[in-house]
Amino acid sequence: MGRWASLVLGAAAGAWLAAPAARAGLPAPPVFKWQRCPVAYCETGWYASPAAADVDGDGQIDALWGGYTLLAVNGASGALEWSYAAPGGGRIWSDVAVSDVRGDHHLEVVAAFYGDLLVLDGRGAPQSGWPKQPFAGDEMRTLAVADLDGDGAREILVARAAGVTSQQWSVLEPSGSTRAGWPRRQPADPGSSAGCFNQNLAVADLDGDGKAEVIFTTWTQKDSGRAGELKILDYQGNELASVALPHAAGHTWGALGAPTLANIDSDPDLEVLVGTADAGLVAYDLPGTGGARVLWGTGRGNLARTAPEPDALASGWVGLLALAGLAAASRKR
Ligand SMILES: [Ca+2]
Ligand SMILES: [Ca+2]
Ligand SMILES: [Ca+2]
Ligand SMILES: [Ca+2]
Repeated sequence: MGRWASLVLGAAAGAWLAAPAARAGLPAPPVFKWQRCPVAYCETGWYASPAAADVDGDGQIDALWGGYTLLAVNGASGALEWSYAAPGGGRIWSDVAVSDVRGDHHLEVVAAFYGDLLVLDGRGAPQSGWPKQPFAGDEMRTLAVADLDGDGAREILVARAAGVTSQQWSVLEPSGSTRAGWPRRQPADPGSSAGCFNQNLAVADLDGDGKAEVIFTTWTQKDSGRAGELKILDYQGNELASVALPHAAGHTWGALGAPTLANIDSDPDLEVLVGTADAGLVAYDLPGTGGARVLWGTGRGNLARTAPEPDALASGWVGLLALAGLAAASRKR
């Protein structure tokens, strides 16, 4: 290798060596871009994470969030596109969902305002049939959107936080009517449960028949003497399976959070993970689910809560290793 070629290669190798170190350091601090509150005042915000999607189809991403008033904000400028406060004035606990609820290739925004459930179009107008109060005023802290029956329109799944022993989970049609078979559990259903406090369900077509199943766990209140359960219901609310969760001696609490669907071993079937109130983390095999289609696999979005693949960092190291190999090969010449 000539001297100049070695210098060029050395400089390139130096750049590659420097690159991973720069990537490994802290990024520049966040630079303030914009802030937007409802017109009247900045309300108290709760647990909802903002959504980002072009809901009005103008080519500009909109940011959606609210404490009590749902805001749609132009992502580039921070200008308020529209806002909506539910008639009941309720707070927004669950993450806002953005989905083509009606199956008409336009995005809708779904939000639960305490006891009021709303479907709004991309310009903030409530759709016909909404709002609805699925639980006679109790707060909804679970919201998911999935096409349960495979007809292209998305159903809306909700659950309420309340000290009640039945009718905590429900499914509403895009029209606003409650789907036949829901809410569950009904008082005569087997098992026991109390309220749902944080995004308490998952949705998947476990057997690949085009109809989605709803998977949730029950919590039975401290020292209730009742076993919490892992339940699988079909899209019509019929119970397909129910197993008692393990529990510590003298306790029968169940689980407070959402189950998580994932393939965590070497077989093709899904497993379901449950974090229990008093018996740790529990995993169940779901036999015959190798062709499952997961629609809502855990409490909030995806399994890793949107951690990106480290492809940029990996490609940097791959490049460094390739260059090191090239340099080694050149030295042998
Ligand atoms: Ca837009
Ligand atoms: Ca549907
Ligand atoms: Ca199915
Ligand atoms: Ca597996």
